[in-house]
Amino acid sequence: MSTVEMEKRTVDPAAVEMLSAACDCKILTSWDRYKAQQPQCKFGLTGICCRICIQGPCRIIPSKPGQDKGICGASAFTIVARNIVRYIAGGASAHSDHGREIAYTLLHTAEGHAKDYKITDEKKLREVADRIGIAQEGRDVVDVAKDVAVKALEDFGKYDHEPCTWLDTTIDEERKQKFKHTQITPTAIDRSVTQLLHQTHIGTDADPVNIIFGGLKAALADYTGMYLATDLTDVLFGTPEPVITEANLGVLDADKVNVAVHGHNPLLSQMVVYAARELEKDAIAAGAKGINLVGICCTGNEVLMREGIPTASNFGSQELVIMTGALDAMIMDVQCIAPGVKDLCNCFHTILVTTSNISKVPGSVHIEFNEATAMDDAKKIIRLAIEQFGKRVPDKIQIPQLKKQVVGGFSYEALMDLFAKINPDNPISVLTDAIEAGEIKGVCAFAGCNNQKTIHDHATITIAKELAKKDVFLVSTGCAAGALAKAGLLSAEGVEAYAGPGLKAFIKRLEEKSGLNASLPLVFHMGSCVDNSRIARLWSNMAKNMNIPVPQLPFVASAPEAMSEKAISIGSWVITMGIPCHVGVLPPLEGSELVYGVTTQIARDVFGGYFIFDTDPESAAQKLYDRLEKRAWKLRIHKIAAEKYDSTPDQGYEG
Ligand code: BF8
Ligand code: SF4
Repeated sequence: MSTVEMEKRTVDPAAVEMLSAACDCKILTSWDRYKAQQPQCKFGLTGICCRICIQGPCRIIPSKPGQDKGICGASAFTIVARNIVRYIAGGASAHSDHGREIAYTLLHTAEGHAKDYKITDEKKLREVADRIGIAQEGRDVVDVAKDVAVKALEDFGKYDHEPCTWLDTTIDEERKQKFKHTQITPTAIDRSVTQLLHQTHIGTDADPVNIIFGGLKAALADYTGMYLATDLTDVLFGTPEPVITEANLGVLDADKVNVAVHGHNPLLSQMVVYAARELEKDAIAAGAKGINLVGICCTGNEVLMREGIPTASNFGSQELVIMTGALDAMIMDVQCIAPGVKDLCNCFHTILVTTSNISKVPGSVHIEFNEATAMDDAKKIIRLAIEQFGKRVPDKIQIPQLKKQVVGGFSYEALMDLFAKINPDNPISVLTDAIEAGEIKGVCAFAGCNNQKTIHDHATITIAKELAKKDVFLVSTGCAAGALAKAGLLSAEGVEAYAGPGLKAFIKRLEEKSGLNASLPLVFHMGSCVDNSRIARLWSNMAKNMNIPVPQLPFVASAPEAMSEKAISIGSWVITMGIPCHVGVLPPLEGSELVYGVTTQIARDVFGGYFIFDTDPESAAQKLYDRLEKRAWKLRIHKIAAEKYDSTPDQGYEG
């Protein structure tokens, strides 16, 4: 594709440079394939194609008698609802299965069967144990770890009818009651997903609202799975602290063995970090200047947060890392690895190494990763990468010299440590006081993916800049964080260029006291997609400190380029928690006014949170800001009234 054409598809200058080069060597990428797929089927786009049984596919044409329903008589609203919640089942499965693997590894570590892992953050383990009610007095850390891991595993399949522990111990009483009354409290993660597939089987549930509520239960199972994943990953590998690193293709180093970790599960990528350090000498013996590890997608976010490993790309630009001709090995675990990367590996010397028995790509090298032999497996992979270094084709190497500084590593704990420098007795009040004083207008969390339907990275960056100008405190996870990183918004450069006066004063005040050897960023990187749990922890503790329920808090979320089933399940639990959530891509809902209305309006009446679908970033930013402003204004008037009449602020008003 020409440079001009590429500039209309991405705002990432490194991607423009690589893709213009791709045009010369006739390699097809997802950018080309998206074009070739046009026009996409409008039945699928609007959600009214049903393939749930093999009498189908049934496609709905409302104006044509006989075609206004599926063969079985399913209406458009049933079909749209069933299709959308099945995405949630997929997302909840992916996140929670990742969480389950972490829980098993913690258990096996405590039992002594996973010798390469250890309990790195005992403080976090003890905090989690306290929260979920595990007795600790006089007990060895290993025994506590065992109990915590078992409790986590019980959340997947326990047979009582009590709420999942990781949900029940992390939300407030108001939400507990809300979920109870709407019958969406999951009692076991696996059951919620299985039940949803049952509910949406042909001839089970035809009621769209009931189907959606079934979907929301699975979404809360997704929350449960990711929350425990974050907690237990911190226990195993440490809770992230501020780190300085870089992002974009310029992080590749032509003189070193370049290895990319891609996927989601840090059980492998963290081991690869350790193995790369140990095998540095082998790389030098092979003629390289060392090993340069880079990250892609969320496993990249995991090692960025804990180890300062630079990010090479987010989801949308993953193929381009190979196109530099300087990537010696791409190591993948699970989720969001485009199979198309293998086509590119075939054109270069790069090897694709698959490591999970549920995630293989034909033609790649498979080295099964096993927790019992974790370090040996990771070393085997690194040695393969070192071998590939010698096979590079010098003429094919083209690394765009573009990268930006990233100041990341802001776990919930790291953020509180930062706030504690100003108020050690009540750190969260540093943020909530700034909101009450009007210096900060609220908080917006960016999450989610890249989607070929949008201009790569554009909406995420645009909305962040717009909200920063209006003094909104910004946090991010996932590939949205990748977009912001490549644009320099996860560094001080972003503060200087885009922060409004209130936000700038707030960040500078923190910076003066931070004690860090770096200036603070415009947007605070809170981790991978499972780490949206850290963001949920932030809003629930803000609400607690302000003595209001979450649906009244000036807090919004945005997934400007959502793509995956996981993004749909996250967005769904975000709205059940009472947070308005913008999505910049139209999901397949438009085939039913009723279902569309449930997600955008009825959800608000029931949960306080709701979806804002808007593909225009400027207008989306305005809508998000309006919602923050309205919530902040209501908060103020209720507070003033309470002070005037010497009462407590009204708890029941709509936020
Ligand atoms: O879990 S943001 S494209 S990489 S799904 Fe995938 Fe979306 Fe990226 Fe991380 Ni999250
Ligand atoms: Fe058609 Fe009904 Fe089967 Fe769906 S479930 S494919 S609408 S017959």
